[in-house]
Amino acid sequence: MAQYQNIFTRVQVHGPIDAGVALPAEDSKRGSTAMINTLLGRFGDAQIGPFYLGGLGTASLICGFIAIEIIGLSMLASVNWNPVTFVRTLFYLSVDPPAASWGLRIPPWSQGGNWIAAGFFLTAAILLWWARMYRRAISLGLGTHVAWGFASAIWLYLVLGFIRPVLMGRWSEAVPFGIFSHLDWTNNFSLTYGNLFYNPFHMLSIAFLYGSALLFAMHAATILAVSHYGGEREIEQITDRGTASERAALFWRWTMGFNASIESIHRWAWWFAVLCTLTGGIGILLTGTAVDNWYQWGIKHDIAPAAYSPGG
Ligand code: 07D
Ligand code: 07D
Repeated sequence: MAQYQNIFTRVQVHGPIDAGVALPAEDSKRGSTAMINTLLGRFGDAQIGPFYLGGLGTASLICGFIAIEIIGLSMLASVNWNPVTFVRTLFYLSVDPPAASWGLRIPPWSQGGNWIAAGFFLTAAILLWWARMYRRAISLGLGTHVAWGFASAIWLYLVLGFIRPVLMGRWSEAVPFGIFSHLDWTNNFSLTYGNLFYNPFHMLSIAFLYGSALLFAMHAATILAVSHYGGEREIEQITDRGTASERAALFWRWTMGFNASIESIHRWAWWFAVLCTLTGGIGILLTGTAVDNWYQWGIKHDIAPAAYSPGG
């Protein structure tokens, strides 16, 4: 009987370029160019393209390009258009939201109007990309799980940069566009609101972040550990369960008494990742709106001891 074996060879075997399944008539035309790249083939599929651009993809890329232009040119202007200083100080440059005194009004370009314009186009790009993912999944006959996972990240992004600032009545609450400036914002946010560590939704978000890494590591390691039984060949494992999945499941039942199923492990992974940004967004939304000081809140609810006062 022929048995599946890993083939340890650096030769990459491939057939002619695969254009993929036919698209519904109402869809845009898919690109026609594709090529084979051996280097990429070592990390994934060697075929690059054809790419599906479509109306939503085009609109998203244009909006993303405009956002990056506004941010990049504003940063360049802030160093007197000196390209060398720009490159040298790039990580320190920032496009900041309007000062608190502007409330939710739109200030002149150089006083935060550029931040509003960049935020508008970045948000449009992200939402259009979301719609593109949703539509591409439907067109291919897929579920829309990827789009809903992405929606959870977009929820946190919108809370940080739009929903919470609007509830607080000023754009100045929002995150600046800049590498280190957004880290400073994150630090200041925690300090201003009495130490984010005592925010239970920050705790939940961290648990799901760490949990996602752990689950990802466990799942990846398990499948790699049974790859010599063909464990990574999901189609065969689903239609004709060999020894790989059973051994993988048994391993966890032996070592911790419980095993996820081949299907449910992916639900675990999806929910952990989605809940990271979902709970995170709730935590940020509550900060400054419902709770002003998380340390004091922690004392009141018997989470933090009142005896010492690190952040409160
Ligand atoms: C690996 C997928 C690829 C994506 C990458 C990011 C940009 C930004 C900058 C135009 C895992 C591409 C980066 C498009 C270009 C300008 C000005 C995803 C992978 C490689 N952060 N954050 C980073 C964003 C927030 C925090 C890095 C975005 C919150 C901390 C990168 C957002 C808070 C640390 C970045 C966002 C926060 C970072 C690496 C949006 C609380 C780091 C990201 C849209 C959640 C780390 C110097 C990465 C770092 C880092 C991007 C929001 C905290 C620049 C786009 C406001 C503590 N963040 N971040 O690999 O090295 O993600 O910073 O909300 O330590 Mg951040
Ligand atoms: C940002 C979702 C939006 C991103 C989108 C992507 C593009 C780029 C480009 C393809 C990341 C758009 C993409 C535009 C396209 C290319 C090239 C997801 C984002 C839509 N914290 N903290 C979290 C920890 C502290 C603070 C979450 C740990 C301190 C604030 C996470 C520690 C202070 C906020 C987390 C720690 C502080 C957070 C983020 C430890 C700072 C948030 C989850 C060990 C001194 C955010 C409720 C995430 C949140 C957040 C982890 C410490 C501040 C679990 C491990 C006490 C202000 N922190 N943190 O997935 O949700 O982010 O909080 O000390 O806003 Mg924290």
